[in-house]
Amino acid sequence: MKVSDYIIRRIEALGVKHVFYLPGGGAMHMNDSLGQSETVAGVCVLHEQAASVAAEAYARISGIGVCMVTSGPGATNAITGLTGAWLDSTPVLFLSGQAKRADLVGDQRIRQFGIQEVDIVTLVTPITKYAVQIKEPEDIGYELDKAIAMARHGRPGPVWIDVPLDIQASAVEPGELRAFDPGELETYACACDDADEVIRLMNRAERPVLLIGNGIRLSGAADMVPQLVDALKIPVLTTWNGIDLIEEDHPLYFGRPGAVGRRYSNFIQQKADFVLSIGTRLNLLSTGFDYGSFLKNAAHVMVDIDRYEMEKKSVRPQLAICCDAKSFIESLLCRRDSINMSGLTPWLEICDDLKRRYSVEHGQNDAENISTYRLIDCITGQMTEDDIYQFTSSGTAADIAMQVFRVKRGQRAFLTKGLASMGFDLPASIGSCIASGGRRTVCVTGDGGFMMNVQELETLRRLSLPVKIFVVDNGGYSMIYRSQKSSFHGRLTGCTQESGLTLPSVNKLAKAFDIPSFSIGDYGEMEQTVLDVLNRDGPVLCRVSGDIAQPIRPRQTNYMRADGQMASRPLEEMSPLLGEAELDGVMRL
Ligand SMILES: Cc1ncc(C[n+]2csc(CCOP(=O)(O)OP(=O)(O)O)c2C)c(N)n1
Ligand SMILES: [Mg+2]
Repeated sequence: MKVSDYIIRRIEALGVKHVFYLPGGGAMHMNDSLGQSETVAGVCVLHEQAASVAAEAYARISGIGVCMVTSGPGATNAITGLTGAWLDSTPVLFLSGQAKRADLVGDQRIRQFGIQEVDIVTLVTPITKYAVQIKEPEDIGYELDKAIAMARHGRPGPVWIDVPLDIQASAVEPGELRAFDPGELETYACACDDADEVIRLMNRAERPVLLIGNGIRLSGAADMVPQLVDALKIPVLTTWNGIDLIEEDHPLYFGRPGAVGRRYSNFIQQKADFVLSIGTRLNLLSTGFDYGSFLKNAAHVMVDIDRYEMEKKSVRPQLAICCDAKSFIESLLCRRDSINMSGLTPWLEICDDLKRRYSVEHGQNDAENISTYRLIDCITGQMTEDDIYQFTSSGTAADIAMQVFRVKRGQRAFLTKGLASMGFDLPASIGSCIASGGRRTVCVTGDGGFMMNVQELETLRRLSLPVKIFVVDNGGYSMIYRSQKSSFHGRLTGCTQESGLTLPSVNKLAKAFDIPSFSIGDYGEMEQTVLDVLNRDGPVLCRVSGDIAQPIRPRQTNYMRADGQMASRPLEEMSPLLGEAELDGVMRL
């Protein structure tokens, strides 16, 4: 069997139904084999960055994604999605073509020898769990199995296999290939006494909180969250990446804390005397930039599969448990009879009260442009639990959606917050929609981010996917506008038309790509137009008049210390700042 056919057979055996790719000479045999597959469909996108991002989103829904690119620029273009997958621990298999072995640069000390030869393995090694160039055709079985196992094992992440052209075309005997032994991989289990100790600490607490992250889904335990919450009966918070682990209207759910979180969620987190975090690395968005004050009143038990995450300088867990989230949750649930969470009514009442008093404000109704808060509030109200909400990863709409989007039970909604790359929106929506078997997928993005992979409107149209994209047209980069305004005495550079940036008409673009488009210019038409967009079959674009000065409130802000250096405030002190007496009152509650 030809090596390239073997590779596609292995992908078929994984149960993967789609490979995101863009063909090229360096990958010609793999491309041809993909085209011949009866069970795996190639999704031919128009830019490899989009292929990589779509595969990343596909993996977030289906468990693993595959991206196939050609040598040189095809491979380098895919690095953005690869990096997103690396930072957010998403298992994606990247396959690249490469110059034939006889043309590789080897030790000639020159920059390039083969056509479009780039040493992609060296480039991607620091941002993959495993990256390898196939040296002999007979290695393909071992390397492919090893890469796939590593992508999903332990802390998941992307892997990269680079296949020289002559190897793609070589013949191998599948039955005779060296096999990979999964026993080579590290095992992670929860020591039983760890769970006992957690229960002992938790039983003593008066203000316990459970903080859950995407590591729970990655470990295959997302469907255990209701049981876990039911067993603990304590307030639950989610990270940005764990946003869809629990529904918004669960009585024990108290939102997303963090630097761009909700004010009441931060109050609850910072007032807690015990925090059990599971499956979250707690990056700076979670801890806030003033991380010395993170969980300042709490005993922190951190459960994570990566011990280095628990040893980093921004966290100081009292108990660090290095294990798989699922095995930890299982051990905890086995001991549910010894969990005693009675006597928490006063704490739950405080949490309810804070939620009532400090919920997110949605902005004025009489403004000239549509508040992104009101837009996303309206959209979330009209979506169902079967719809996917595809967060954009960067820009005002990402932050505001994180504050106001209401996840329904079982609904999928996610972004890649680690990389926070503009241009995630459209290709991620394509990947998510396809992975879900064609569920309605809704994305609210900015006019800047939208332009970064706008070519994929063609893929959307070709596949006729039910993807509804709302583009907030504020004529520039609102996110950059706000920070430049406040940091540089109002001077602007490259974020508005006057400062050197221009962006094209969203509706004209839709027309050029033959995609129906709508516009929302005032509140009077917002509700109905959102409904029309959601209910129309196939891909739809909707331009929404936005405000370049759209505030994001509340958020953690910096201040200038007496010595002139910038410093960050603790998470409970979000801007706009509350009066000292009010803040003191809340923290003393
Ligand atoms: C690939 C990439 N380049 C640059 C940035 C820096 N950046 C963050 S937000 C932003 C502007 C986003 O503009 P838009 O998508 O229009 O959203 P808005 O904030 O205007 O609503 C920029 C340039 C980024 N996050 N990603
Ligand atoms: Mg914009």
